[in-house]
Amino acid sequence: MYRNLDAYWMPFTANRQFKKAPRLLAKASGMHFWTDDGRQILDGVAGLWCVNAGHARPKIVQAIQAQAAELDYAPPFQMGHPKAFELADKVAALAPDGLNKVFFTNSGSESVDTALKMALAYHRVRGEGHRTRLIGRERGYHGVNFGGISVGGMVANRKMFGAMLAGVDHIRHTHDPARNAFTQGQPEHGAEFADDLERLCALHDPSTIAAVIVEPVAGSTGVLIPPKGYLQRLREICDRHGILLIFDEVITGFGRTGQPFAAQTFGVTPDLMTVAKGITNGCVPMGAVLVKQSIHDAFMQGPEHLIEFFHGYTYSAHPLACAAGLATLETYADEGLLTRAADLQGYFAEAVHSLKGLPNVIDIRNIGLVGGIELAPIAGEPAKRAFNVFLDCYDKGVLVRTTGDIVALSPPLIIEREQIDRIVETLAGAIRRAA
Ligand code: PXG
Ligand code: PLP
Repeated sequence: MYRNLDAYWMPFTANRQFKKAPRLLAKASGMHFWTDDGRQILDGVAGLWCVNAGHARPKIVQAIQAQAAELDYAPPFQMGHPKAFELADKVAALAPDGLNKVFFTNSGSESVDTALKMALAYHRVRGEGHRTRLIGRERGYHGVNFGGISVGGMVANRKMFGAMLAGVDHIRHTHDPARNAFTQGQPEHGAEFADDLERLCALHDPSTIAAVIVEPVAGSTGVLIPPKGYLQRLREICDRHGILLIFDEVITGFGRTGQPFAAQTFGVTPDLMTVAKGITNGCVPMGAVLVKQSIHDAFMQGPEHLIEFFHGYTYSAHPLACAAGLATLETYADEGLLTRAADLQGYFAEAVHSLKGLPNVIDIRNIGLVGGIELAPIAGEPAKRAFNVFLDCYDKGVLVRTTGDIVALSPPLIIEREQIDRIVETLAGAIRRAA
């Protein structure tokens, strides 16, 4: 095993702590990782919310291998390859009605910046170029590129990076533990938080606002479930004022909430939707923006030999990613994985909520196969208690994820009931020991 850890500056990692006590993964299959010293680790977070069908699935592995030998790369600008069109068709077929155009990127961050640019350009091509404002939400996570951190609302991801995009504002977050703590599924209280968008419309005038972007379920900030009626109300306000609604489904897409997309789980259709992660089961980097026909069509004007949208990536619709994506969607379909979270969510909810009453557990939230367990911080040492829980679980053979003092669970959708029990029992022990 390679042992010089010096050169690699690790992303979103406590580098000094890691390099003193490295956690190296060497192999993965199904629900498990194996460490470099051969320990089996049960994956409670689908890698990083992405390996929805579990690891090293044969169809996907073979598709990537065959594609590498057949067509390793094809330029995506002014050229194409068949699997890109096939994957776009299949993704559009899963999406909510009306979202039938697909623009490929390589990550969630790129999807977000692409969607924001599309929104601005869409208004401009229709003669509403005065709609330049982008609205995000407090505690939102939309990746790490400049557009995404500008509309994002996680303070640590923003504060070091200057003024970011101009003309951005934020609606308030939906977290309301005083009324909603320990709710199973969607909270009863808080639909009215959507009215904060009316406040920004009054302040800026709606004619200046291009788009609002939210995660239907806020993941990275620690699993915040939308209150009942909240997303519907956001949709209504956007419609009233000609504002585009963007759902960032990078985590919620591809079955996490019990339907292919959270838009379907909650019955609210956005105008644009960003996805990544589960589109290829995490095997090859890929993201996409799904767009309504009418938005796409607004661009299709002027001389036909001219480019309609000046945007794209060297690796947009990369052949390996498209092959992985097609095999991933087949695997999801073969095994009914895109609705499996709906079958398991009752069991999962009971298991996760059984942690109520353990020391320092101050809230538990869940939907589909996502859970968030919020811990009271150690006085003066924010994030330390949850980090200790993470290390303890890893030591006991279970991978969980933490953000601040919140533990997040988002296991592969192939998980079995005993494995849910094992994750929750391990977590319970770690939470007790972290008291
Ligand atoms: N939007 C959302 C809603 C996400 O959850 C991104 C955009 C960015 O995707 P890329 O592929 O550029 O990472 C994400 C990614 C965490 C965690 O700590 C979550 C994400 C990424 C890394 C860590 O929970 N989500
Ligand atoms: N920087 C330079 C100098 C480039 O030439 C390119 C692409 O051609 C990029 C950045 C963007 O790279 P990508 O298309 O992989 O996002």
